[in-house]
This record gives sequence, structure tokens and C-alpha cells, in this order.
Amino acid sequence: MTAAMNHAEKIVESVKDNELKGIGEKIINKQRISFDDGVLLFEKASLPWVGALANFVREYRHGNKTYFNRNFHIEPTNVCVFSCKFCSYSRLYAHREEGWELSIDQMLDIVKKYDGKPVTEVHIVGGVHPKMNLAYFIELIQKINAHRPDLHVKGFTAVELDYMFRKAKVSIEEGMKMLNAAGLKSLPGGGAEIFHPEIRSLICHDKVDAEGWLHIHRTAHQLGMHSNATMLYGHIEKFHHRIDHMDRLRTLQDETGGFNTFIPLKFRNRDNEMSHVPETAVVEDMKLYAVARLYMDNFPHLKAYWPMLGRQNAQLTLSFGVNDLDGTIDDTTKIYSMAGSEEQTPALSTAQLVTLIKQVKREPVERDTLYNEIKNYSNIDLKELEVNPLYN
Ligand code: V47
Ligand code: SF4
Repeated sequence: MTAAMNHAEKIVESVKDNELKGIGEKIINKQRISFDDGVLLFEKASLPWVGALANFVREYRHGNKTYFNRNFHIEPTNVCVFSCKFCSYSRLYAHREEGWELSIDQMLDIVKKYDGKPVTEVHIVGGVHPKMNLAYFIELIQKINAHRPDLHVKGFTAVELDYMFRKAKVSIEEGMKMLNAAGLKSLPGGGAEIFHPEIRSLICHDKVDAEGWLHIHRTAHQLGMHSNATMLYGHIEKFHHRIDHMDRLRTLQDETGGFNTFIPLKFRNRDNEMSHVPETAVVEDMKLYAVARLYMDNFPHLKAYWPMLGRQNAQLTLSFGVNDLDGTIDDTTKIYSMAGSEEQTPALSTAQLVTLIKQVKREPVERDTLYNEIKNYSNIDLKELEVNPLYN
């Protein structure tokens, strides 16, 4: 028996509650935990216990490796036809003068700012603008590809896609094929929020429902594309809504295997219609990550999105199941700064991101969007990183 296994058995044995002990045994024997087990972990498990088990799973899957990528974001617009109550960032079309709408040339100028820089991904997510249609985004992707064919275009939440395809009167399959042919390679995980209708109807009643969101991702997977999945947690949902959400994703992943990573997104409460709802304590955030690592047994990666959590809390997640810190991102992301995140201009140099990971004794590994390893930074001296312009 390995030392890690021995240690894990001791963790499991350390709990007095027999139900929790049974769940712990399933985990170390690599058996799937049930819906009720997931709820029970939220209700009864202590943070150190569930965190240690999540860390065990993280380490047998990925060792100390902590992935990040070098990417930048484009937010085409914050004008949006929908009215999600938690959103601090969107403006209705009638108030579009308060928002922004980027032309294709303006977005290409953002891409050109990265000419000669070793970024591997552009992440494109924004509001749902009634005038930015399928043809507009096909042209954008084609132009990005023509300018920089090596850049992996990951773009558009299922919410944006659902609206785009309905407006263009094409089926989901036709629409996805058109975007894929234009050069769209992956889908981000946004728009999932909480799938359960009891909560979805209260926080985002007018956008694509759970079945629609899952169907778009299923279609993308069937076409050979990969995608991510998010969950907006820490507002009015109950533990069983969280597990229901993760369960629907786990079931689709069993079917397609197309998800790369699960990204819990902590609800931030500044300047939105849910500002009266308090934000979760950090202890609850860490527990959520740990339970997610244990429940989402068929998701290869668990990501903490540092612009929303803050850098220090993101470091902490690396002991609670997380093995990915997203990317360098750069400062165009407004969705979290407007919702009250500590990170008002989210941008980290590669040197800073690598330092964050090394500070907590993990192994920084740059990846591409599909988690192919690009470079392991464990043995690169921090001083070299700071002075070498390639890492700034
Ligand atoms: O769906 C909106 C969330 C998401 C708030 O796939 C909020 O790599 C917290 O898609 N508090 C969009 N969250 C962001 C997104 C994303 C982000 C990072 C990585 C990836 C990826 C995708 O932002 C929305 C919503 O869940 N959001 N408002 C708020 N007040
Ligand atoms: Fe629009 Fe997205 Fe904000 Fe909802 S979360 S209002 S879909 S921008």
C-alpha cells in the first residue's frame, strides 16, 4: 500500500460518523458517490476532513501539477436582452449608451495587441446583444483565425449560442457546425448558473434552461469540440440544488466525455438585484471545491477562477481539490470587477502566476486549452522569470 493510500485510510478512519466513513471508503476505493452522499458531505463533513479527501483525489490524479494557460479575454458587449438578477455587468438594449459594443475591427485590434506574445487562447464571452448575430461572430472568428491561426478560439456561452441560433433560424447542430467551420474550437462553461428550475426561475428565468444548455454542450461534444462547465453558487440555492447541478453535468460527461473542466463561480453581490444576499464565507468556498472534486469523478480538471475569488483564496483552493488556475487573462474582463471582486483589473504576468503556484509548493505547468502540456516551470528560477520579457 502506498503512503498516500495509508494516509487516506487514516483520514477516513478519523471520522466518527458512520455515514461519512462509508462515503470516505467509497472515495478511497475509487467508487462513485451518490446524490445523497454529496448532500451529506455538505451537511455533515468538516472542512479539514472533506478537504483532505479532495486533496488525496487531486494528488493521485495530477500529483502537484497546477495548470494555467496564457490567454486573454474579449467581451464583445455588455448589452444584453436577458435580465439575470445576479448580473452586475449587463445593460438592457434600451440603455445601451451606458454599455459598450465592440466592432469587429475593435476586437481584432485587441487580438493584434498580442502579436508576438506567446498567448495560446482567446476567450470570448459577453452579453447577448440583439444586433450581434451569427453572421457577425462567424466573420469575427474567421478574421481572428486569418490573423493568427495558432490561437485557440474558445467562445460563447450556451446562452449566447441559443439566442444566436434561434435568431438565425438554424438548428443547434447546424449553427455549431457553422461556427466550428469558421474556427471556433471550444466552448466556455458560462450560463449554467444553477440548473434546477426552483432556483433558475428566480435568478435567471428568461434565458436558456438546463435542458437547452446541456443540449448545446452535448452537440458540441458530438462534433468533437470540448467545453467547460460552471456553477454559480453561494446565493439562494440549497445543497441539494448544487448536487443536482453537478449530477446533470456528471451524467452528460458519462455520455460524451467532452468536458475539460468544472469551474465553480462564487456569487459576488455588488450592484446587482441580489445585493441583499450575503456572499459565502471562504470556509464554505473551500468546502464547495472539495465536494465538487469528490462528486465530479469523471471531470479531469477542477478550476478556480482567480479574478473572482481573489489571488490568495485561489492559492488556498489548491489544497482543496483544485488543479487549475485558468490563465493570465489580462485586464479586459469586467464581469467580476463590476460584481465586487477584489481583483479590479484582472491581469497576472506569467511570472506572477507561477509565483502564486510555487508559493504553495505546487508545480506550475502551462497548458493549452485542451490541457496539452506546454511547459513545466518547476525548475525555472523565479528571478529569471521576472527579468525575461517573455514571462511578463
Ligand atoms: O454565466 C455573472 C457568472 C459567468 C456574476 O469556461 C457571476 O473557462 C459571480 O463563462 N457573481 C460567465 N459570477 C463567465 C464564464 C467563464 C468564466 C471563467 C472561465 C470560463 C471558462 C467561463 O459569470 C456567467 C455567470 O455565472 N457571473 N455575474 C456575479 N455577480
Ligand atoms: Fe446577460 Fe449573461 Fe448578464 Fe445574464 S449573466 S444578464 S445572460 S450578460
